[in-house]
Order: sequence, then C-alpha cells, then structure tokens
Amino acid sequence: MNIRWFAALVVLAGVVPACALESVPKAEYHERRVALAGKLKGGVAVLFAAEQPLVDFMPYRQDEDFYYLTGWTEPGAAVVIVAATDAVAADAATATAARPAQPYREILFLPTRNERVEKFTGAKMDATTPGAAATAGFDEVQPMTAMPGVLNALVASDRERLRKMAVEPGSAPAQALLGFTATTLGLDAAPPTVNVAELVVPLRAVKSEAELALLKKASDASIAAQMAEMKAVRPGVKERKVAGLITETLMDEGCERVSYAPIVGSGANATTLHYSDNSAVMQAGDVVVIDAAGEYSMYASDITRTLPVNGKFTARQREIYDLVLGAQRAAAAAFVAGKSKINDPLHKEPDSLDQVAFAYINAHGKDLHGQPLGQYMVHGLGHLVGIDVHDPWDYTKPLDKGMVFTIEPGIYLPEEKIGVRIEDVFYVDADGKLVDLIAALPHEAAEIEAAMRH
Ligand SMILES: [Mn+2]
Repeated sequence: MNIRWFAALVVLAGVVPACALESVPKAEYHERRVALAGKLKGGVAVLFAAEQPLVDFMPYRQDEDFYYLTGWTEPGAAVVIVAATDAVAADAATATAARPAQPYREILFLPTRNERVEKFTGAKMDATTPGAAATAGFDEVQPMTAMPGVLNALVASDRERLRKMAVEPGSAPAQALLGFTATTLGLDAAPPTVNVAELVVPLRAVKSEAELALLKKASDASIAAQMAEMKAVRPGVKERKVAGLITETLMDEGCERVSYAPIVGSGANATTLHYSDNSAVMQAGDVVVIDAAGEYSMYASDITRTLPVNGKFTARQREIYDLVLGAQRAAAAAFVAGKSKINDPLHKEPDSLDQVAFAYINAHGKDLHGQPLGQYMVHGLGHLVGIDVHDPWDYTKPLDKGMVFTIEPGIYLPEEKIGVRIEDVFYVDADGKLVDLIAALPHEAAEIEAAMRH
C-alpha cells in the first residue's frame, strides 16, 4: 500500500486500535512472571519487546519470551521482574549493611507516544494513558525514560542484583542498559548475565488450559486449510495456487498469519524437506507434500499431509504412505509421559519415539536395491509447538503432561520421485494420554483419496 494512503487511512480511523488477538487471562501472564521470579535466585529479569519496522512494512511480531511474560503486543516496551529477597543482617566483617526483606516487583516500561510515528503505525498506549496498569495487567507501569533510574535504584539498594541480571542473550538494549547501570555504581563494566531464555524454556513448554484452547483454534483453522487444499489439488494446478488457497483459508478462519511459509512440493520437490519455491505445476502420477498451518493469536499449529496429485495413489506410493502412517502411529502408541523423548539423531535411544519410528520403517519397507528404508528418514521426528512453531526445548529431556509437540515421520526417495511426510500436533493430557489435535483431518490413504473426490 502507498505510504501516504496508509497514513491517511490511519488518520481517518483516528482511534486507538484494539488488539485483535485473543489472549489467555491477564492473571496468567502475572503468574508466569512470578514463576520466573522464583528462578532468579534474588536477581532481576530485564526483557525488551521487539522493535517495529517503521517505513518498509516488514511484518512485525512480538518477541516470544516477552509476549509469554507480558501478553503485550506493542513494540518498543520493556519489562523488569524483581525477585523477592529475604532480610539480611548487618555484618561488620564484610561491611554488609542490614537490609529488610524485599517484595516481588514487576514493572512494564512503555515508550513515550510519538504522534508522528503513530500516523504510520497506529495509536499506541503509554504510561500516561489512564488505566495503563490495569489494561496491561501489571502491578506497575512506568515510562521507558524512567528505566535507567529504576535499575540504578534496584542495584544500589542490593548490589548482589547486578550479578544476577537475567537478560536475553544478544539483546543490545539490555547490554547497553546494564553497562550504564554498572557505570552509575562506579564499575567499569557489568558482570556476566544469566540467560533468561533458558529460564523461560521449561515454563513455556507446559501449556495451560487457556494456551491449549488457542493451540486448538490454530489447529482447527489449519485443518480447514488442509481440507480446502485436498479439494483443490489436481493435475495442472500450480503449487503456488494451493499455497495461496491455504493462506486464504487460514486468514478466513481467524489466523493472523501462517505459522511458516507453506510448503507445497510435488514430484521431485516432495523429496526436498523445506521446499518453499512452490513454483511447479502439479503433474498426474506424482505425490505432493503439503506442510502448512496457521498461527492463531500467537499460537502456532503445524500439519503435513501427502496427497496423490490425480486423486489416487499408485501401489508403491500407497506402500510408502502406509509405512509413514504406520511409523507415526507406532511412535504415538509407544508414548509414555515423563519417559519418552522425541528426537534421537542416531536412532538408538531406547526411550525415544524417533527410535520406534525408525525401527518400524526399517522393519516394513525396502528401497529399489532391497535396502531398509530407515536411512531415508532424514529429519527429526518432531518438535514442541507453542508461541513458536518450533518452541524451544532441551530434546535430551523427556516429554511430559501439558506439553504439545509434533510427530512427523517422513521418507524421501529421490530415486523414485516419492516423498511422504505425515505430521500431526499432539497434546499430553493431565492423565499422560496423547491427544491428537489434528484427529479431524484424514489420515488413512483411502480417507485422503475420498476427501479429494468431494
Ligand atoms: Mn513440524
């Protein structure tokens, strides 16, 4: 859109735009901040929001950890979370002054409104907006300009805090702020920081009921998009047209964006794992791998289905398809909450679902040279899903209740121009049972063929 037109539209609208996203209850974000404070060992977490590109209309998405802790979608903000500390007695030997117990504290810092920029980006809230703290669901909201003074006061009252600063690794504003804070205390440089992202990983991994509801909405919208595509795939149709139809359906179903660029790979492209050119015209006799899903109110889904372009699998395509589906089902059936791991690049870990899928594929299929097909399973079996389509996780650890992850075996045979991947998103319920969030979408080869006929 022309910039001047865009600015004119914003001026005409003339109102503070409400955030269109659904959200977990505000109290849940507060609970997450309190949980993070419990991991800070008396320290302070400092996180900055993502910056919004102003003039080039690049997509803007909030920083994930920042969003997880605040629910705040606007750019340029920061959050400070201060862990409660116990009272300290005076100690003459170490020249330690007595200090009373200090309570938990949380502050959202908001940038000062810039009315000129707002003509381009829409109206924003700042710390002077009436009811800002209640709207944000924070104990305290302060202007960004107050942040250096607040940090200085926090570390001046308890110097231990400067050694327990938890920030996002590589955050330039956090490093600048801590450097300046050290300067205000007469130090040359700030001590090394704690990686706050690592502290947030285990919190993000276990989903609340409200998060699960959003993941279900993302998955239901993505199922609708995959159903639409099953009716559209046929010989002579461009891969890109299918990608467009998927995107259109996702938006129509309430997604704000795709979780990742749709992959529509037919023929030889089906054997390229993250093919995203989507430039070929689909041909009869080929299969097409369609890895596409949407994001609903910041929560992602991730689905792959493999279709015969002309609506009917050949015997060999069907054989490979059934093998991949069998491997997915074997992995899901083997799942034990608190014990099973998902990935295992060497396929040797007895507790990994990867090893189960690998063994199944090796036991049930051969390539053109009589060799087992496990060697053609060339990517990980799955990953956690959440605010990121690949939510962060330490994959040496088992999966447990409340976690949401994909199981996505694939076999890629360039020699036979056949690639098959089947990917569903699973949730581990309170009883440790695996629930397929994509259950409503066809799985069996015959179901896929039937869906393509209607
Ligand atoms: Mn995936």
